[in-house]
Amino acid sequence: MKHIQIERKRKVLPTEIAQDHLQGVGKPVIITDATENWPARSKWTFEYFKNAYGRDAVTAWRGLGSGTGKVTTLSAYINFLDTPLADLPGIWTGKDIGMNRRPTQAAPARAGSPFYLLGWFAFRQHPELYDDIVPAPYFVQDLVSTLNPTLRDVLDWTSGCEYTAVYIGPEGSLSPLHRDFWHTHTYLAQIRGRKRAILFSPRDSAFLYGGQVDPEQPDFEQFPLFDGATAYECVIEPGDTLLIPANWWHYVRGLEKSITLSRSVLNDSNFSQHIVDILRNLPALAEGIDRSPKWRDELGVKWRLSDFTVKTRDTAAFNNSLITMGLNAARMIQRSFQNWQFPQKP
Ligand SMILES: O=C(O)CCC(=O)C(=O)O
Ligand SMILES: [Fe+2]
Repeated sequence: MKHIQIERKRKVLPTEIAQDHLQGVGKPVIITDATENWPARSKWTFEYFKNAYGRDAVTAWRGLGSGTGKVTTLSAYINFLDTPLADLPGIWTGKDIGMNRRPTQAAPARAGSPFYLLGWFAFRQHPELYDDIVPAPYFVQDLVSTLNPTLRDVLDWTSGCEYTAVYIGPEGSLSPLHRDFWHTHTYLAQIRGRKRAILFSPRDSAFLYGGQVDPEQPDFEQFPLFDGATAYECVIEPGDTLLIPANWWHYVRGLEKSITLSRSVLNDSNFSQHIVDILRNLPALAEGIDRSPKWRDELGVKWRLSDFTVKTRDTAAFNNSLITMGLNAARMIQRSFQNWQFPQKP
């Protein structure tokens, strides 16, 4: 199996990054000077979060994508970071939790995956945190910043993911091998602690068994094809920003207790594919808008889900209503991008 060190770059131009790292299948890169002027770099400490937001209810998961987690408080979670083998106080939650409020037998905690704080939803509750970062960093064109905030909320809800998130984890925190939602690129800006990241090109998908293989301790007997894959590796340190191009597989292990800012990136290279993903998820999107009077009001949406119920056997009328719904969604998205401007190099 081949191993490649991920390149490290500084003082780059968005056009360079687009061409060398996002075009086509893309190639991961670490930008080492992207967060130098972020207040978060000095302000965001474990103590600071505990003091400022300790009472927040949060969900810590047994690794990214795991079905078992615990609802606790941010303060209890931060106390737990220094003793990740101890029990985390809180209430079990998730799809793999049985009636007795304990993890079911079918879902043993993934070995070596301590509780990882992936469910704080910090920016939703505390929008002032945006003042501590530069969400559209200088090295990449970023259209997410130009999305109307309501639309961003709707898309967050529909995808079940967050465009901007803070992850806090103990030593050993794990995001098992996966790909991000809806063809977004992602950057991981490391604020505290180090993490090891192992990435694989979408071209190597056939070797990865749908992400079941563990790149740190591969079982070649069970997953023989994995030997054909090329691992792109790095350790991200505080101050490093790892850019993961759309569709790249990634596996991230915390080497120390850490704070990471994760941000999804949309731009010319993946925008059209992202819209297709939105349209593919139109029923969930429509359901979310239908349920929320606030969103309907803020987006000026007049339709209700019931408008799309087939009341006749007239297929043409039904198809027309679907097309109208698709067009409206596309127009709404297009409108929110109209004020987009290229970010300035600091
Ligand atoms: O820092 C990590 O654990 C990885 C997070 C991740 O994969 C993501 O934000 O998509
Ligand atoms: Fe990810």
